[in-house]
Amino acid sequence: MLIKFKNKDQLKASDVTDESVYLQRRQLVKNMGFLGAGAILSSAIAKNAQAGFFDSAPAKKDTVFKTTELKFTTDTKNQSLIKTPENKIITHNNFYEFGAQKNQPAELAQNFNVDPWQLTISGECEKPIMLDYDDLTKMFALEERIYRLRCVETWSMVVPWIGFSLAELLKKVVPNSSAKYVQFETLYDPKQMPGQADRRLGGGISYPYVEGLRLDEAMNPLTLMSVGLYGKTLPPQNGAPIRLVVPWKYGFKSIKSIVSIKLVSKQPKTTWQQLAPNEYGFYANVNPNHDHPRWSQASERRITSGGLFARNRIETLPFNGYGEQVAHLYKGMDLSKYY
Ligand SMILES: Nc1nc2c(c(=O)[nH]1)N[C@H]1C(S)=C(S)[C@@H](COP(=O)(O)O)O[C@H]1N2
Ligand SMILES: [Mo]
Repeated sequence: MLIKFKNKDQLKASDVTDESVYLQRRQLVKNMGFLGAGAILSSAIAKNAQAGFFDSAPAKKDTVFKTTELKFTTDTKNQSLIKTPENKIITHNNFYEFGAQKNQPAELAQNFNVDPWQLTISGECEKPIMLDYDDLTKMFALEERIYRLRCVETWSMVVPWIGFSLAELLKKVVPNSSAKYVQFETLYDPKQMPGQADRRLGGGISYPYVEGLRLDEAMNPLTLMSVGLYGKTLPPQNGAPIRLVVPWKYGFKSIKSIVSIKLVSKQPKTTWQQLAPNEYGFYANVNPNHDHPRWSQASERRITSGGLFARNRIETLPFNGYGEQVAHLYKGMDLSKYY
C-alpha cells in the first residue's frame, strides 16, 4: 500500500528513501521467488523469538482495509527522527484480540467494523459525554506527532501518529476532585475479535483489555489519542478507530480500539499487571536501568527500512527519550519499585 500525500510540501526526503527502499526490497524478494519462503522466515523468527513473545516477519499478503485521508497540522519538531516505513508499522503488530503473533492482526482484523463506534467518557466528572465515529476525527483539531514506540519485548519503531491530546478530551468532561486516575477499556466483541473467542489465539488474556494512567500522566501534553498514522485513519490492526499513545511508557500501555474512558478515584487494574505483576507494573515507564525479570531492557532493536537481518541495536533511553517532558511526574518515586 503506497502512501498518498495530499500535499507535496509534506513529502520529506526521508519518507521517499525509506519507503522506496523497502518497496524495492520487497519487489526484489518477490522476483527471486523468496516471498513467504518458510525457511528464511523461520530462522529469522528463531533469532528474534524472546521469552515467549513471537517476533515474526511482516504479513505476506497486501492489506485490504479502507482508510481515509485526514487533515492535520504537520509535526515540525520531530522531523529529524527516521520514521519506520508504513508497511512495517501496519504488519508488525501487537493486538492480541486478533492473535498473539506479530503478523496475525494485519490478517485477522481486516473485516473489523469500526463504524458505528461509541466512546464514552464518564466517571468522576461534571459532564460525561459519548462520542460517535465521526466525532473522533472531527471534534478536535488533528495534529501529527512523530513519536518513538518502545515495546517491552525490546523492539521499537518511530510512528507518525495523527491525533489530539487526551487532555483536550478530559477538559471537555471537567474532572471533579475525586478524579485521580483514568481507566481505559478496549471493545469486547468476541464475534469480531477472534482472540477473545479463542483463549489460545488471544494469548490467554482475560478480555476486555484494560489500561490506566494517573490523572497527571493523562493530562501531560505528550499523551495522545490517536485516530490515524501516515496521514490516514488507523488501520484496524493499529487500533482503529481510536487508541491511546503514551510515548514514554512501554507499548502495552497504549491501549487500542477504546470504547470507554473513565475517571476514577483509585488506581485501576491493568491487563498485563494482572497477568504477571512481577513483570509488568502499573507505571511501565521505559527504563533501561530496570530489567524485565527475563531479559535486559538496556537496548532495543529499532525497526527501520532494513531487511529481516538488519542490525539496528540502539541504547534504550530513560522515559524513551522524553525525560525532559515527563521526569518531573515521578519526582521522589523509587522507579525500581514503581516499575
Ligand atoms: N487492546 C489492545 N491494545 C494493545 C495491545 C493489545 O494486545 N490489545 N498490545 C499493546 C502492545 S504490547 C503494543 S507494543 C502496542 C503495539 O501497537 P502497534 O501494533 O500499533 O505498533 O499496542 C498495545 N495496545
Ligand atoms: Mo508491546
